[in-house]
Amino acid sequence: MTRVAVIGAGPSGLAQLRAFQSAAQKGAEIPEIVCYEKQSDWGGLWNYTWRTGLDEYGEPVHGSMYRYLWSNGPKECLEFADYSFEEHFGKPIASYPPRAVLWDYIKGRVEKADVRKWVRFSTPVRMVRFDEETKKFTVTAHDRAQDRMYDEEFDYVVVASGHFSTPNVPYFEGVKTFNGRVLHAHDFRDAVEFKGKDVLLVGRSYSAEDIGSQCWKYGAKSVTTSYRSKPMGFKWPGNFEERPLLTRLENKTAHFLDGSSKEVDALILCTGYHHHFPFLPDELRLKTANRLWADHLYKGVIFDKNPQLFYIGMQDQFYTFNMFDVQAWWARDVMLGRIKLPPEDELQANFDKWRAREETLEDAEQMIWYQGDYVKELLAETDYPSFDIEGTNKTFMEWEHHKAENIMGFRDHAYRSLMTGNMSPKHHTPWVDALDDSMEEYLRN
Ligand code: FAD
Ligand code: NA7
Repeated sequence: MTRVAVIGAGPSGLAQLRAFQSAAQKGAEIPEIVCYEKQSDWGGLWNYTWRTGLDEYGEPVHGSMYRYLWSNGPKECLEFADYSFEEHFGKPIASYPPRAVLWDYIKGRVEKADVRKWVRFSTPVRMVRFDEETKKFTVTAHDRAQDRMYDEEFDYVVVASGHFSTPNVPYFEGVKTFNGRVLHAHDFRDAVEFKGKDVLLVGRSYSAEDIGSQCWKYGAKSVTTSYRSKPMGFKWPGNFEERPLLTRLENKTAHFLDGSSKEVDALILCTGYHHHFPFLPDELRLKTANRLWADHLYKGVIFDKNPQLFYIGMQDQFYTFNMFDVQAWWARDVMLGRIKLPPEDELQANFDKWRAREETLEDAEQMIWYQGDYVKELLAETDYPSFDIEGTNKTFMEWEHHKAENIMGFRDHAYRSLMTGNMSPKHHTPWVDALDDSMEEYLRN
């Protein structure tokens, strides 16, 4: 029997499980599936952990999510086409749910699909090898609960281990003797820690924007973000400012590229993440920057050096859950032999076409249409329920517009579901005043 290993039970890995289960439900014969998950529960980053550093078994903590995290984009743009928010919650809900609400939604679909039996929890994959003769993979996994390592053979491997977990930590002069707290966004957990403090963040992307906003919301005395390329340019509140790049630290003084300086209590490096696959040997390991068209992946999914190896969710992301779904459905259909891979020169030509267009992208709007077109290309080749990509792109545009209008208020807007056609209600409390991020509070009518 054909065997498939899925590494990771976050949104990408769960998309792969659901893809196979959905084919089985429609009567197809499917391979035997084993999903290895390092954490003790599923949901990937959405499964919040208070831990930082090493976990209970001494494994690097995967989680980069923090308390009070609310969706940074409209939920209407990430909704599963085969399982709407309304189906899960029994009613339409507001558009920017906190982490716990999204985690519940992710879990609901795979509980319904009854695929938990395929997952081996607390089991990190240690190594994957490919035998050129037998054309099989050997996966070495470590069952941490039993403290037992074992090998198993597979015909296909799907890597869905995420790429926002291993921090990129640049060095700044004087950081060794800085008299305040220094951390990377990966280890940020609770903004309340920074109440009454002057906080400095380095970076200009999602983490800097959102962790800065969190610190502001929960009472930081001031928030300063420092950019390398260009400012974020939002209309920040009075005690929130953007400065050019941090050049050095001296005791508690931060110096910036424009010659200015500021006293700060804490430094949060929101400087992004590395694609990191310590369980893959050189010949199978994806090496790419965080970009919309990742290196070495044909159709954004198949490893160019081995067509039995798939990577899900390795792109930089506007589209998330439903893009992972479409990728997983597509990978499934290749594994089931429903999609016959074109010859390599055609795959390469397809890669080159997407790469060339990626290199022309100038702003978020163009990037969203680009990623939408990519999702559309894969969608057309599978039986994943079709959905309105153009409408999704337009919702993203509204989101961008609402952020530009009011960065601390964009989450108070509501959008129409592209899956059900129903309008979402406005949330009962403005985001700036909503300090309780529990699911009960969010879903309260
Ligand atoms: P992950 O969620 O990272 O899951 C990967 C899984 O693989 C984990 O469970 C991990 O334990 C497991 N794993 C890793 N290594 C191994 C191993 N060796 N063996 C076995 N298992 C392993 N997206 C949105 O749509 N909206 C948001 O608001 C949003 N906010 C975000 C906020 C933060 C702070 C971050 C970091 C990301 C955010 N994202 C958001 C993007 C996020 O990448 C996706 O939503 C999604 O979690 C990606 O799913 P994934 O399955 O690819 O990766
Ligand atoms: P991103 O989106 O990869 O952004 C990384 C940021 O870090 C980006 O602004 C970079 O600046 C900045 N960076 C990287 N290295 C440096 C150095 N050496 N000096 C200064 N600035 C640097 O990561 P995020 O964590 O923000 O977002 C990741 C995911 O988390 C995202 O999908 C969200 O949904 C949540 P640049 O822009 O290149 O000037």
